[in-house]
This record gives sequence, C-alpha cells and structure tokens, in this order.
Amino acid sequence: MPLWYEETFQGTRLSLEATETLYSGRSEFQKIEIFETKAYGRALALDDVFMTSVKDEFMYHEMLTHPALLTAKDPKRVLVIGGGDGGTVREVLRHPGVETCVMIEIDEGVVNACKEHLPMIGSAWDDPRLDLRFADGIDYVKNSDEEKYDVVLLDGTDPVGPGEILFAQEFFAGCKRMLKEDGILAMQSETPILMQQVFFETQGKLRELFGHVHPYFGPVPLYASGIWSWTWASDRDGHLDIDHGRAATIINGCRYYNDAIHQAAFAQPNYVRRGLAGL
Ligand code: SPD
Repeated sequence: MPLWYEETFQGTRLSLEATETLYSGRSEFQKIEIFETKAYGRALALDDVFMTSVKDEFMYHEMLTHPALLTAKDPKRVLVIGGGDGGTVREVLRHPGVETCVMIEIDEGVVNACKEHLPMIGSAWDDPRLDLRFADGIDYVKNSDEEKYDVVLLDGTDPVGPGEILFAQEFFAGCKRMLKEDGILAMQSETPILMQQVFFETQGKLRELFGHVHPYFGPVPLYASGIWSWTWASDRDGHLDIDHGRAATIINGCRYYNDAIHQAAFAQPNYVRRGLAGL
C-alpha cells in the first residue's frame, strides 16, 4: 500500500510518496512529521506543510544565510528566529568569524525530532558558539535587553494561522530593535507567485523600517510554486557588496550559493519591479 504525504497550500496540492514514517507526533504548538520520501529523501512537515527535505534544503538555507552574512561587516553576533530543523544555524556557524549564534525556536518538539531523524540537516547542534533557546521569538525581540546583533535571520513558517504574526510590522520592528546600527535582517519572504500579496506587503512593511530593502529569489523545489523569495534589509546599502575574502572559504562548502548566484538572485523580474514601484 503506497504511503503518501500531502500538502494543501494556497489552492494547490502537492503529494510526496513516502517509504516510511520516521516520526509522527504533536507538540503543544503543531503536528510534526518526518518521513522518508522517494523523490526528496527525508522530509519534515509541520501541520501538513512541507518545511524541508534532505534533497533541496541547501538551496533554502544557503540563500537565507550567506547573502546577509557575507554583506555584513565582520558579523560576530547572529540571531536566528525559528529554523527548528537546524539548517540555518548550520550555515551560520560555517562562518569562522561568528562568535555567537543565538537561536530562538518556540517548539522544542521540532528540534528534538529533527535532531533524531534529520541529523544530516542539523549538523551543528554541538557547536559551542550556538546558544539554543526554546522561547517565543516575538517576545524575545520585543523585550530582550541583550547585546544587539550584526545579523538577524528569520526562518519561520508560512504566514498562515499562528504564523501570521511572524510577518507583522510589530515583529519586524522588534527585529530591527535587536540589530546593531547598520545590521542586516534577512528573512524568508514566501513564494512571490502564490503569496504575492504577502510578498509585496512584506516589502512595504520593511521599507517603513529600513532604508534599504531588497528581495531576492531562487528555486526551492519542495515548496509550492517552486520559486521562493528572501529579503535583505538594512539601514545601509550594500546588498551586492560581498566580502570576497570571507566568501571564498564559505562558497567552497556550498552546494548552491556562490558570488554569481548572489548577484543574479537580486535581479527583479518585471512583475516584481512593477509591484515594488507601486508600493
Ligand atoms: N511553505 C514552506 C515555507 C517554509 C519556510 N521555512 C522553512 C524552514 C526551513 N528551515
């Protein structure tokens, strides 16, 4: 009997054939499932939405992380909100100059399940520079009086239901509050096709807070529509100015990201240009 996992998202339905269910549980926050798929290797779904897979996770995690870290000036303190599978902190901690990476994840259940069943994605859990805390990222950015960060990365779920707050202006303002002057925020900003309104609204909200806001694009085959966006935001310009010295060592270990991809990813299709011009 074939085993199928199905995601329903924004009027689309995507099914993955699985050979085995490795984990199925429910935390205080959500349903958590990890399964072995025929097409994408091991995959994680939260509340029936596909979050990551072994076969394509590198595209997403490298693109969320390296554009910000390689354009930041000597980043030492990095904050990651979300990212319970560990892929984002893995990429952050490949930067030797990073001294501290604080990760605020609300759901310990996701991290525990991923540690056990997706260790090939979260391969940096034992790095002594990682400060992993199970807490609410929204509270943290609103109330924390800790030292500010050079880079803040938002690796959240879709802005649907409880995830909506992760795309709220108040949350973005909190993230900015946690950045040093001229620090950089990078976030996953959804599919610009199926979540076009959210995508443009997000650009508008960030523009109200930051002097320079630049969306960038790339494929994530697992996600509905296949095309994904991330957004770089800062009060100083320089989204294309990679530190080539630091980049050389990082890019060697990347499977997707390189300096040509960096430049190309920020190119805006006409529908994006026109949408941004109308904001
Ligand atoms: N539609 C799925 C969007 C998921 C975005 N976050 C993925 C987390 C991977 N670390």
